[in-house]
Amino acid sequence: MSADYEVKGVVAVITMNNPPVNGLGHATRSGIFAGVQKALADEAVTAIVLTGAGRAFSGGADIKEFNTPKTFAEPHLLQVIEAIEKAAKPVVAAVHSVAMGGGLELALGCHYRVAAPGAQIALPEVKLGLLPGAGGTQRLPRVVGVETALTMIVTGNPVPAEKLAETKLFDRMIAGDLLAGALAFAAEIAARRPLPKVRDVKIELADREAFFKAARATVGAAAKHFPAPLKCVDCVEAAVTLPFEEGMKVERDAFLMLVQTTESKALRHYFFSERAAAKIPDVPEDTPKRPIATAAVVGAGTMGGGIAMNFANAGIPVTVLEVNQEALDRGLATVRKNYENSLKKGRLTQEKFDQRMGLILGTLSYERLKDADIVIEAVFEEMGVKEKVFKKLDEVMKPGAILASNTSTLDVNRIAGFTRRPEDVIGTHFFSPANVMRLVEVVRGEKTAKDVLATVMALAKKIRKIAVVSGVCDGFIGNRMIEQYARQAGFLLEEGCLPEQVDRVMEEFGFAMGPFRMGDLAGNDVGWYIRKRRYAEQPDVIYSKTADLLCEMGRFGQKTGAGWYDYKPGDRTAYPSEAVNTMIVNHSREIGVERRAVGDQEILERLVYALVNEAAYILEEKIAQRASDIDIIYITGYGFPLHRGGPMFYADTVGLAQVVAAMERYAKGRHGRFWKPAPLLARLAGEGKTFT
Ligand code: T1G
Repeated sequence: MSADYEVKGVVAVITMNNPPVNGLGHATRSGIFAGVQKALADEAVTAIVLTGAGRAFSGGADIKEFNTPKTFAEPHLLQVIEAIEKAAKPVVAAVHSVAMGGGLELALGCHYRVAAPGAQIALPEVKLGLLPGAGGTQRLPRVVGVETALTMIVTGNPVPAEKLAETKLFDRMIAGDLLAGALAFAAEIAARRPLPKVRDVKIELADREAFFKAARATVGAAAKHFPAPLKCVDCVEAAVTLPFEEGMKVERDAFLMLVQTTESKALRHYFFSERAAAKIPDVPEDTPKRPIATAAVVGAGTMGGGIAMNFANAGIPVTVLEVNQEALDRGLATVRKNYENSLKKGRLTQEKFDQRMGLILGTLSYERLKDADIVIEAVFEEMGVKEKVFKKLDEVMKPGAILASNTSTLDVNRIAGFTRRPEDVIGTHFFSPANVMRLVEVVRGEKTAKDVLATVMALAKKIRKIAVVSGVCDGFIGNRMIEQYARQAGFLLEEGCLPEQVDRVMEEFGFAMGPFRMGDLAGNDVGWYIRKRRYAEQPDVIYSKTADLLCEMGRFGQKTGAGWYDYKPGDRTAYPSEAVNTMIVNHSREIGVERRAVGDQEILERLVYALVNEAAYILEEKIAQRASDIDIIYITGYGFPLHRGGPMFYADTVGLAQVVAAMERYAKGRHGRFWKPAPLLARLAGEGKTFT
């Protein structure tokens, strides 16, 4: 049973013991339930203390059990909480570290609650597309007040226990030995009757109609694509307006509806995928890591400056090198401006501003980098430039320093070959802006040492990034896939679409920006440069020429005031451009393509399935470790809508057989060769299987 039972004096102690976070799986629920029955049957026992072993009181229901019969295997959580609440002897929850979701609901079913300061208290179910399904929406408002409870439930964010110490949620805060304090408290209240039940606490709320009307307006605006937040409001309102049992039924019905939604399954997929990405099968968790006390960055451009900020934000001193004083000053000025913006917005205190700026030093001398534990090259994306930098770093850097490249597509094995220490070389592909975007593709070279890989993965976590391991290929994972997405978008323009139709379809699907607005934001010249390199390397490569013609018109995007769209000074709105649309129509005629009306579904399928098919090749080539890694990359690095779960999860929800069938239709069309299903995709589709 995943709960230990021990009687200390006249108090029974039930300790949940289901590492790592005392998830309330069936075994744990059974252990608690049995422990309560045992304590009630033992005449010598006058009170019960419920607590958790290890690093959590409880992290809540076992998310892995959802949508499986185990979730409802008796005793299910509601039955356990009911048994506690109805117990004839007082049950005291001794909360520490983490009490989240069902873990907090369990504590709310107890008659008393004591807590250690610092314990993180949360009902985070909304982050999984759910809502508290074991009474949390009905009990929490009764002990912390409606407004605080609604905020906690709709945001899912944790609150330190001490901030709730004055509410009815906690009867006592216990610093020091929590169990000893809980036992003493239990002895104090053992004889008290009637036993207090949260369900019996009356809720007061002035002007509740206006309150919930305002709540719905606020929550509804932020909850685009997700049904759970507004359902949370419904349940809290039920707690205020209905008798407890009726409110519980409203909650139950809402939970059972939400747990079946694709949005919730996508969010739960993301939750586990984010954690799986940190795992490297042949590099165990306990691989020794090299100490990273100081860092260096070569290049103070947009990327280099942003990368340096990540280290400063984590308290790691970082030296930034540039080729001349003017470039260095410009780079550091940009860093300062970024921090000043955060300061102005109240996101940064003056003290933090000063500390972080103090951790970033500029230099023009490679000598000043030599003692850094890691150096990240962020110079121009051209192999010749990388070669010069890495040869110099190889001369200068101390033995054991990690040499990382921020290259977004180039061959990390070749870069490693410029040094005498290829085992210390790795790719760390940050996404722009590097101080904001959470994703880093960690590119593992053939010779990259395991401890270097383990060190960089741990460093990524320290600087609050989501690291995903990629093998070496042109474009790694994300950029290799985006090339197919952009290719189809270009073909669609030639065949009958205009930028605004394609962008609308993709933004309705959930992308923050369609491909053309995104190009105008990122700079159309970025792709232009890569295509020109490809034309030189692979003469038979095919792209739509429209993107090249656009750049030849000098329309690089917002930075030139014109791109696929027209822009007005100081206005980031993308206005359809007559000049560009005329260019596109003329180009179709020049290449002899008769323009046709292209349906929205075809646009969506051709862009998304192009991603999926390339991803299948990437998986087959073992460039990506697992399909869920690709979902993490696309959601965190390329704006794939979270409620769709990422390209691989989305393809699974469509059904791989349907995906392949659509591809077979497009294979009969123009440039059909791009629609040959990757063998892995074809196999999974044929076997009725899924990627994730
Ligand atoms: N269920 C299953 N596995 C879980 C889990 C959970 N609730 N929480 C964590 N894990 C796994 C996680 O996948 C990882 O596994 C390991 O534990 C360590 O997690 C009825 C319906 C608690 C703050 O949403 O926020 O209760 O990768 O790396 O950084 O109303 O885990 O080692 O194999 O995150 O110390 C509501 C989710 C559930 C809390 C600890 N509860 N968990 O953070 O460790 S729904 C949550 C977290 C519910 C009821 C409803 C965090 C944490 P692996 P970790 P951490």
